[in-house]
Amino acid sequence: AIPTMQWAQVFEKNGGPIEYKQIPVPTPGPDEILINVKYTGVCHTDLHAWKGDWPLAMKLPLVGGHEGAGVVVAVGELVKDIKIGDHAGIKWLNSSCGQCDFCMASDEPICESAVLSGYTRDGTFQQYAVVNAGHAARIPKHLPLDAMAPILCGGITVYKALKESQAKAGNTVVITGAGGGLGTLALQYAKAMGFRTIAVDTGDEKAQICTQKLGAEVFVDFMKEDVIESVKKHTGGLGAHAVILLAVSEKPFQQATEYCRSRGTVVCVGLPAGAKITAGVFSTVVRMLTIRGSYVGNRLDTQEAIDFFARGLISAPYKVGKLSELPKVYELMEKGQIAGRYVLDTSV
Ligand code: 8ID
Ligand code: ZN
Repeated sequence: AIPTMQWAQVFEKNGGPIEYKQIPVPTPGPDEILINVKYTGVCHTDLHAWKGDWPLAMKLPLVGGHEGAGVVVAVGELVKDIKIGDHAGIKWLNSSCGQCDFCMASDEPICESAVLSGYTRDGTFQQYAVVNAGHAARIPKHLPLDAMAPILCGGITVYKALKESQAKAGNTVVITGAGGGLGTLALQYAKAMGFRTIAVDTGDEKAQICTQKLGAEVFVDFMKEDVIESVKKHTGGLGAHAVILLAVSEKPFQQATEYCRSRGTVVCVGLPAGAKITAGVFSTVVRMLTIRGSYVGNRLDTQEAIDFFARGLISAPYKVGKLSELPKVYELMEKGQIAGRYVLDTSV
């Protein structure tokens, strides 16, 4: 039976207290499903949302979270292909209009009417959450829901960004912010896609994980080395074919074109508050550089990202914590002290 009340993490104002309390269980509309979220990842986006870092209006009070993996417990009357008991996931994109030019072209993340989990609609830092059935991720039943959770934003996002980078098998891709949640997944997807990687982040723990466990060929510590010089040195002086910027810091967005190879692509993914990208116009032109943004992924990217995981190609580090301890995770994240992802068990 579905309870009427449930535990959730709720905040009323940006930067204000985050309260662990009982709230009503939501009811799905005709084209929606209700998921009993077993595990939710904690993405840096959730921290940005709580702090109010971005020029994008949000729902308040808010239940954050957008990497929820769980079991379907109720389906709306129009939903035909998802049944109670199926495993499903909630991602950043909760629904989109389906009718605009972007939706029609399968670019639903840029739909102007998109509803965002844990931002414009209550998300996965609660035990029961609602998602539009068309946008729910289908999760094969044999996959572990805790390891699955980070794939639902982190995995999809880095997989899409790597596709957008236009890199080809054998090319070298720099992953900036490689030791974080998205970065550790990016190293694994890049490897599975046939790319060579240079990881940029800081600290011995992240260096060890990136090179010993995740397949990075080189680790560049941005606190100890000149990143531009080091990347050039490791790429025969030419720079990397592509750069994926995941760091929550402005500086890498100002340096990346300098260690990107001519004809290469810089993909912006991280969203540090108020940051600007800078690149010399002259060198961008005469070196034929591409600079682009990449924003989550569409429904097909979602299922492809899940397939890579299902085939055993993706193993990124994560720690399991308790939903009740979310504020502690934010503290560690703010200090850059999480190697990989935190995944929260919503039952405790
Ligand atoms: O669709 C999108 N574009 C999308 C989707 C999901 C997340 C964008 N994001 C954004 C988040 O909002 C956030 O701004 O990507 C960014 C990274 O999210 P995350 O991986 O969840 O954050 P994290 O786990 O805190 O990892 C950040 C890493 O960056 C490193 C830190 O050490 C940490 O490991 N880092 C920093 I801060 N400054 C750095 C620098 N100068 C750096 N690494 C290299 N160079
Ligand atoms: Zn996210």
